[in-house]
Amino acid sequence: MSILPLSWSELATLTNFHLDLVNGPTNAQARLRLFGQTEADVRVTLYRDNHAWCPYCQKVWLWLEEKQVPYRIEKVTMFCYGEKERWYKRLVPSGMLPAIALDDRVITESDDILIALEQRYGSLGLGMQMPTVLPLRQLERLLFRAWCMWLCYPMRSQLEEQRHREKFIGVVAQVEETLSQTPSPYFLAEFGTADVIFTPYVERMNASLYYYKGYSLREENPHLADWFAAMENRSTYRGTQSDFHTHAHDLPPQMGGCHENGEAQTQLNQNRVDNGPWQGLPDVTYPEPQNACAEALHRVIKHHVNIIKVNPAEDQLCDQALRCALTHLMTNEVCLPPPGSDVALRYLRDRISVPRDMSIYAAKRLKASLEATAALVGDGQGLPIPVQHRRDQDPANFTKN
Ligand SMILES: N[C@@H](CCC(=O)N[C@@H](CS)C(=O)NCC(=O)O)C(=O)O
Repeated sequence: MSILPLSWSELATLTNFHLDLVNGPTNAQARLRLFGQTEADVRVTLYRDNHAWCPYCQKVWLWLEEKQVPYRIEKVTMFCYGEKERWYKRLVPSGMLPAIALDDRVITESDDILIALEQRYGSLGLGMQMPTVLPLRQLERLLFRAWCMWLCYPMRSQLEEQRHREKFIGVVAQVEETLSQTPSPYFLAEFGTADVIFTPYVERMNASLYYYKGYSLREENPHLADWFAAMENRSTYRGTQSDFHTHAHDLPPQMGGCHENGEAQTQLNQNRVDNGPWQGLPDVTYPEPQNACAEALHRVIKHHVNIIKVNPAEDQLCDQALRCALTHLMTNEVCLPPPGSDVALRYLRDRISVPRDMSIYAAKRLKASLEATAALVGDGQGLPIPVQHRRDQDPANFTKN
């Protein structure tokens, strides 16, 4: 039995999701963060990328959230998905992100930014230049390079693939050893700057190696697993945390390519990340919040006009199909979408970006309902996600009505 899709106004009655963007938990939508202080206290503007894809931006973002420094956020387009704003090029001619304005000074380079912020607001645990933190920063770069060498270059042979895999796993062993020596799950006795520095790329390594190499960093390394779990206990990290699908498809244009190894496990993982089921993937382990569906519904209702407009399918078809998926999301009832709407639903399923659009569990729920609804009418896939660029995600298309 199929039920009729609810109208937009009926759907709106099913969610009371509300987030205080300014003073509430860390979130990707805020333009101002006050932590209970006033706008007059704001001395910092963070320029970060519009989609929350830039790892160096995440580093500074997380630091500001942990220190509860009041700040403003200006979002900037990355070259890989659109045109850089002219006002930003006047401020930072290279167009590189992140940058901050601290009082009247513009600072670029994420490490220099953190050092300047430490000078102004004090360090987060042990600071950037402490003798115990410096080797950890070097270890993070070593891990980063081993990851790039394995992921971002085409391999000429199985042997070469194996060599790079072993090299990476060797550096991971050093990370495991380092983590094993602290009394906490963190890189030092207490949470601090070192953890913030590791976060963006370790999150991206976990996602990309699962998807392109069939290797599950988080599941195969107990100390990293504990570290991830400890990070996920922090609401600051939860607010910046992405999912496997977002990273698997935002990294190729940023890194100049991600090369899969064609192994059976890799293919299984790719299928799971792209087509579900998304619950249970090792991209998150904290328990699902009760309001995940309400959050997803709230976010889609807020942006449904643009979501429908950018979808290649015809507007009316897309509108009805989307309401069917949302009806399923909130009622768990079968709601048959119009014929031919499978492609439209999967186009959207493939373009939910975490945390830009919603948090990780909300996205998993929404993807599952989009997929379940699409599967009722066919197995058509949306336009493939481009790998050289992501202009399908050009923010300019989402701001005009
Ligand atoms: N060393 C720099 C690296 C920053 C960087 O590579 N930023 C990239 C994004 S991850 C960027 O802004 N690229 C220009 C663009 O993509 O628009 C830092 O630590 O801040």
